[in-house]
Parts: sequence; structure tokens; C-alpha cells
Amino acid sequence: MNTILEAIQKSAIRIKHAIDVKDIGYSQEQNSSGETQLQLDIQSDLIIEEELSRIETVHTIASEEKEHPMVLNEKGHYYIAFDPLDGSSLVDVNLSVGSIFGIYEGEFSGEKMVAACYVVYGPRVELVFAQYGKVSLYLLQNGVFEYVKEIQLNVKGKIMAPGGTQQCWPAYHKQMIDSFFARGYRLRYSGGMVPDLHQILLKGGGLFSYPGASDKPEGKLRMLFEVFPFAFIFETAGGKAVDGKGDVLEKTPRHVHDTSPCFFGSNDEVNEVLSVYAAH
Ligand code: P6P
Repeated sequence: MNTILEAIQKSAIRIKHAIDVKDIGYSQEQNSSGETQLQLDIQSDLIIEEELSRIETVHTIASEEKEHPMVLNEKGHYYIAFDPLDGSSLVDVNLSVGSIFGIYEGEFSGEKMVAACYVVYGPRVELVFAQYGKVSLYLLQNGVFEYVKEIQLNVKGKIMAPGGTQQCWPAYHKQMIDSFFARGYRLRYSGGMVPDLHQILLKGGGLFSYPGASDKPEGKLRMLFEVFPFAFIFETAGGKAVDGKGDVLEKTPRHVHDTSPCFFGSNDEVNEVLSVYAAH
């Protein structure tokens, strides 16, 4: 597993460089050399594929940027799903973005997840890795990821990150979210899953929600690349992750790009979601 973490760290350094040097044409112009710039998310995808393909224990990879999984080594046993650059459109407005990784044993299913990781590219580059009951935070300094601390969620938090199109939410979901705000929860939502969830983790707790709604009945976020990794991280940090009915890690996607409604947070807030949703 250490070789996988090292490969992710190498990928993150290369992706950060790609973000920093990307010629941002605000009006979709070509870059200064007149060539069509590889999109950042495709460039990030190629970087991660290259770094993971060097690891013998990796059997198959699945990327949000690829329609189908790719077998790297029949003798390997790790299956790695990743979103190379989640929220990449936020780069053009200079907001934080991230890479997300789910590491599975033998197959792509929630119950087979053995580790999860994300990198957040913001004012600083930070990496969070969850395995063996611990969630560890690392900070990139002088080209090296330095260990900082373990992350634990409080039983109850103060932050609300409500995703999705509000006019399409079920009425009971809107009433629940409004009720949290009426109790003084603070709205913290950038539209980037990685920084939005990173903030909840580092600030001790709260609730991130992306429900099923009339425009997206099965939610927007992909199980293998986004939902399961953060579910694993939040549960390892002492929180909960559900789809409204039960533990989201108990689900198995039929297709590699299947989505799921998702709620990640501290125990109190997620228990409230479960009781509200159980009544509807
Ligand atoms: P909405 C970014 O496109 C993304 O996939 C996640 O990073 C983010 O949480 C979500 O979509 C935001 O979606 O519909 O709230 O803008």
C-alpha cells in the first residue's frame, strides 16, 4: 500500500505543476503556443495512469475520465478508482480542486474498499489518507508530503454544505436543510466536493449532502470515484456516510459510472438525515 500512496503523492506533485502552468484562456482560446492544450482533467488522468501502471500489485484502474476500467496487471489484487481532477472547472475561477482515490481489494464494491485518499490543490497542497482505522493528514512542503496529524470528527458540527439544485430537492430535504440553518449552522459550499468535504473534516464536522432530486434522482456524484472514497474516510474519522436509507458503502454499482445520493458528516447530523428520510 505504501507504493500506492507514494504513486499518489508523485501524481499530486505533477498535477499541481500542470494546474500552475495551464494557460488559462478565459474565453476558451488556444494556448500561447497556438496548440490545443490537453484539458487539465485528461492531463491529470494520464499522469495518474502512468504512476499507477508502475505498481505490480495494481490489477485494474477505473477513472472518471475513462468509459471503461483498464486492466494493468492480471497478477495484481488492488483495484483503484479515481477522479483525477474533481471540480476542474473551478480552476478557471481560481477555487480549490482535488483528486480522489478509492482502493479496493479484488473488485470495485463498497464492501471491498481497503483504503481511500484525496488531494486538495488549494493555497496549500494537502493529502488525506485513510486506512487501518486512521485518517492521516499530510502537507506538501519543499516537494515532500510531510505528516501533520490524525483527523477525527466530533459527534456534532457547525458546517452545512448542501449540494444540488435547490428547486429540484424533495420538500422534506429542503425543510431539513432549512432547519439546520435555523439552528445556526454555517453555509460552506464552493461546488468542489474535495475542498467542501476537507473543510468539514478539518473543522470538526457538520453535513455535506447531495440528495436524489427531480433533476438527478440518483444524485450526481459517482460511487466508485467520489462517494465511496469519502464515505470510507468519514466513517474512519468517526462520522457516517449514507444514501438516505443506509450505509452507502454497502452498495455495489451496476456500472462503473453509477451515481448515488450521498450524505457525509458527523454522527448527529447524519442520524437526523436517516430519521427524516425514513419518514418519507
Ligand atoms: P452542483 C464538481 O463538478 C462536482 O462533481 C463535485 O465536485 C461537487 O460536489 C458537485 O459536482 C457540485 O455539483 O450541482 O452542486 O454544482
